Amino acid sequence: MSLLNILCYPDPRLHKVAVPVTEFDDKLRQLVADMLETMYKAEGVGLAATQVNVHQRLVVMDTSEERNQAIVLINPEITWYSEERVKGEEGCLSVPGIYDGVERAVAVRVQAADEHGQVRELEAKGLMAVCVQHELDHLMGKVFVEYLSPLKRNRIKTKMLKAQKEAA
Ligand code: K2U
Ligand code: ZN
Repeated sequence: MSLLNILCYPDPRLHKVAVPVTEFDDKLRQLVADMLETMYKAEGVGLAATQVNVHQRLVVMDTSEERNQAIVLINPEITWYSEERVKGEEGCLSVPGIYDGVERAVAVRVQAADEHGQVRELEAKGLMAVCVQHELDHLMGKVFVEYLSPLKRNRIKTKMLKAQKEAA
């Protein structure tokens, strides 16, 4: 298995729109394994393929306390959003060190295939619901800082670029 490089905001590749997965083969299953390894190593609870510069509709998640309940969502589509919404603090592996409030549906239903092509629907609440919405935004090329004010977003962009320049 391999650790993958996670793109950092404001990399323009984070704004590419992912295309549907069509081949449920060993190459896809290796990518799933590498994304899970990368997510666990980065201590994230989710990771979208967009973030590792693979622009296919694929997300991995694990919101369990024990970090042993991986979920793979391929070609995910949210089929229902609860009317109830809540504003919660979000972070992102592509925007390290930045946390801010984003309003999301409290619960969602999502239909997706697993790495073998088996389609199912799951209902997510709480952190899992937030994570699903956050990750599916990534597949549409949207980063959570886009929900913030232009002033906050520009300050974050400046901070990220400064940190990347210093790390170079
Ligand atoms: O997409 C990512 O960068 C992974 C996020 C997913 C996430 C964002 C907001 C809320 C829930 C999940 C990372 O897991 S951000 C780090 C983190 C870890 C635990 C809880 C919240 C955020
Ligand atoms: Zn993210």
